[in-house]
Amino acid sequence: MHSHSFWRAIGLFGVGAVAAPSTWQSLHGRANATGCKFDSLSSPTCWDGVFDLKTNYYTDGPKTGKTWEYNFTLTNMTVAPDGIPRTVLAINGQIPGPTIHANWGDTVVVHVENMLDYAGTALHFHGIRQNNTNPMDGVASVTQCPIPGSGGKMTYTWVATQYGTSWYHSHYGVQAWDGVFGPIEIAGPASASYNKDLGAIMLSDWTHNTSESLLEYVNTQGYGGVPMNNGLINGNNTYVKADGTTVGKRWEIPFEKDKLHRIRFVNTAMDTMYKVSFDNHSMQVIAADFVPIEPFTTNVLSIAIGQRYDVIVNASAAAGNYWFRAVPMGCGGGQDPGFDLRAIVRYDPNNTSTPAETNPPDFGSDCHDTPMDKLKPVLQLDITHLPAKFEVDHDLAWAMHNDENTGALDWEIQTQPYLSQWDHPALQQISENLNGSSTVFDPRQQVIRVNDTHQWIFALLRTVEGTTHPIHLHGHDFYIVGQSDEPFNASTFVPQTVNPPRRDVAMVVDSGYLVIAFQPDNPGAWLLHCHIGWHTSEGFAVTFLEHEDRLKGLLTGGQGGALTKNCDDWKGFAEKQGIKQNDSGV
Ligand SMILES: *[C@@H]1O[C@H](CO)[C@@H](O)[C@H](O)[C@H]1NC(C)=O
Ligand SMILES: *[C@@H]1O[C@H](CO)[C@@H](O)[C@H](O)[C@H]1NC(C)=O
Ligand SMILES: *[C@@H]1O[C@H](CO)[C@@H](O)[C@H](O)[C@H]1NC(C)=O
Ligand SMILES: *[C@@H]1O[C@H](CO)[C@@H](O)[C@H](O)[C@H]1NC(C)=O
Ligand SMILES: *[C@@H]1O[C@H](CO)[C@@H](O)[C@H](O)[C@H]1NC(C)=O
Ligand SMILES: *[C@@H]1O[C@H](CO)[C@@H](O)[C@H](O)[C@H]1NC(C)=O
Ligand SMILES: *[C@@H]1O[C@H](CO)[C@@H](O)[C@H](O)[C@H]1NC(C)=O
Ligand SMILES: *[C@@H]1O[C@H](CO)[C@@H](O)[C@H](O)[C@H]1NC(C)=O
Ligand SMILES: *[C@@H]1O[C@H](CO)[C@@H](O)[C@H](O)[C@H]1NC(C)=O
Ligand SMILES: *[C@@H]1O[C@H](CO)[C@@H](O)[C@H](O)[C@H]1NC(C)=O
Ligand SMILES: *[C@@H]1O[C@H](CO)[C@@H](O)[C@H](O)[C@H]1NC(C)=O
Ligand SMILES: *[C@@H]1O[C@H](CO)[C@@H](O)[C@H](O)[C@H]1NC(C)=O
Ligand SMILES: [Cu+2]
Repeated sequence: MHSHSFWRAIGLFGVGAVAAPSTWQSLHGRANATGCKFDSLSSPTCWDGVFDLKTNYYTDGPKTGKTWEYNFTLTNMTVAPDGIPRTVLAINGQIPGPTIHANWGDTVVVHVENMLDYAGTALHFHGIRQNNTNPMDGVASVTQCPIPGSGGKMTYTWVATQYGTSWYHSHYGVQAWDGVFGPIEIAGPASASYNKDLGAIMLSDWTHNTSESLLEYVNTQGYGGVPMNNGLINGNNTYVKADGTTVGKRWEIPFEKDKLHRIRFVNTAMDTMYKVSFDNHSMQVIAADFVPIEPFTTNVLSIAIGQRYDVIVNASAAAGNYWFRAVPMGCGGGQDPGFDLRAIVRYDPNNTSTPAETNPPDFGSDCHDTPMDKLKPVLQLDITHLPAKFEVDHDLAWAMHNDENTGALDWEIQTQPYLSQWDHPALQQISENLNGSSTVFDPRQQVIRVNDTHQWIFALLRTVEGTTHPIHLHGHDFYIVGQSDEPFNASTFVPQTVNPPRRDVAMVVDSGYLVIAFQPDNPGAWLLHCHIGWHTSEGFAVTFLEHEDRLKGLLTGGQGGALTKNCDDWKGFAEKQGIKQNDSGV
């Protein structure tokens, strides 16, 4: 018998909860391929003796049979993350919510209970591929009706087919940014050695009004945004009040001299791109979103909303206290967010002196992603079977638009803003049409059907307006085959087809473009949207509908069971509490 407590093996999470199978042969039904076991310092690229960093985790990987179960309860409460009390919506009383831990190949079960009086909810597990489990994607008006409040319940079940770092967040209105979010950490192999896993560093932005209460202002007067009052690191920061007093506390990061620390960055902001750096320390970057990459070293790292980077920091400086900086970007020409988000790195927890002021590097104000050539996936996958003449399949251009009648702002993509109904989500529409050929959707749901007749789908994302947006796709890691801040030129564009970066969020900067590719191999209704919270709410989204026939099979095969009942319960709750949909539905 082996003992395979991977979270224990990396030294931080003494849960010891991984079942030890009697032999690896019996577990995986195959020979012990590599015979090499994970150790974060001496063999980080190994895993369980069979699968490792080179495994194609889109098609293969461990099936452990182990389940991690979580109970999440949403409540409305008052907390003061930065010393200023306000109404928040929190999971189990925490901001961020509890960490979802699992090992590669485990099953995760999350029981959500919504105790809010005046809102539904839906919990999305960002970046989780949901391979054949689209109804578990947690998007209100797409994969489910909202979970009603006052005690409504829903259970999400999915398999961790990828490993690394991500987050979960509400996909109902702008609720995520009132506190309904938390980290996901899935243990697996890594592309470089480390001693300690310090877990997630979640970088948020924060207002002292609730996001929900600001939405109308943002749509009608804020020109699509509002200045954020502050930022938070794992739910903490200081704030300087108008009278000059400082309230709140800085987050602290413990370092051990000469040890290698793994840190899992997640940008959970409503409307802020960050550039991060440690005074007097560089970072070795080992993963972008859920994709392990060939390590590269940098002093400053850009992290767009929804993106994650796993880094390793060598505590090789003189023992002392240092600033960790998360600098909010104005996105070139944009408003300078101007708030001061920092944490303190301490080599000695007993030395609580404030770090010295240093001259930080010039962070600039642009919102460029880490360049494509730095993001080399360790698992090399190429785009094959290209047509003789490359053409994009979907040209998704957007523009900001003001409604002539109401003055309300929205985002038009493919010439109209996205709109889907909380109480009639796409999957419910499909489940009402199981015997029909193909479901008829409202044009504003922006459903783009993709079938396996095309080996690869190429989507061009661009604007002529010079606005900057982080683009996120559900159900896939997309391949970035082109990205530039120059306008797209179809006659000269050459896609990168050899081991392009893969991830689930990438930036479109200014009047530039992004060309992504993916294989429609996952039946479901998958949202593609801008991850700026206001913009999603204002209609910046489309839905890719993959294999409607196979999706119907999933819905009749059990996963559709709760859909109709939840929708009926939601309608009753919304009517009783007078809740009206006030946004795009996603
Ligand atoms: C599998 O690998 C382990 C080393 O991690 C080794 O002890 C064991 O004998 C191997 N099993 C087989 C069947 O090769
Ligand atoms: C994902 O589902 C497909 C079937 O649609 C299957 O072939 C593939 O192995 C699955 N991937 C993983 C990692 O289980
Ligand atoms: C979740 O709640 C159920 C019902 O109250 C309880 O039986 C179970 O032990 C809880 N599970 C965890 C992991 O807290
Ligand atoms: C972070 O904020 C929470 C309240 O939101 C508080 O309970 C906790 O003590 C704070 N942590 C630090 C390090 O200040
Ligand atoms: C939270 O509580 C506040 C204050 O009672 C209330 O105004 C607000 O509507 C509540 N929010 C939700 C989502 O129930
Ligand atoms: C934010 O809340 C304060 C205090 O309740 C209020 O005066 C202000 O108008 C609100 N701001 C916006 C933009 O709604
Ligand atoms: C940290 O770096 C700054 C320059 O950025 C330098 O002035 C300072 O001496 C360094 N501190 C230590 C403790 O090495
Ligand atoms: C980390 O820093 C220490 C002290 O400077 C050095 O000895 C060690 O080689 C470094 N480790 C790595 C992996 O760079
Ligand atoms: C605490 O750390 C600072 C450097 O950040 C150092 O100057 C100071 O001497 C230390 N204090 C003690 C008591 O070690
Ligand atoms: C910090 O101080 C406490 C109490 O004096 C002591 O027990 C502990 O060992 C100290 N920790 C370190 C890392 O020096
Ligand atoms: C589909 O057809 C079957 C057999 O004709 C029928 O029993 C079932 O009620 C139909 N389902 C729907 C959703 O119309
Ligand atoms: C996909 O298949 C449906 C019918 O199942 C068809 O109506 C549609 O045109 C196809 N779309 C593409 C892009 O091939
Ligand atoms: Cu946007």
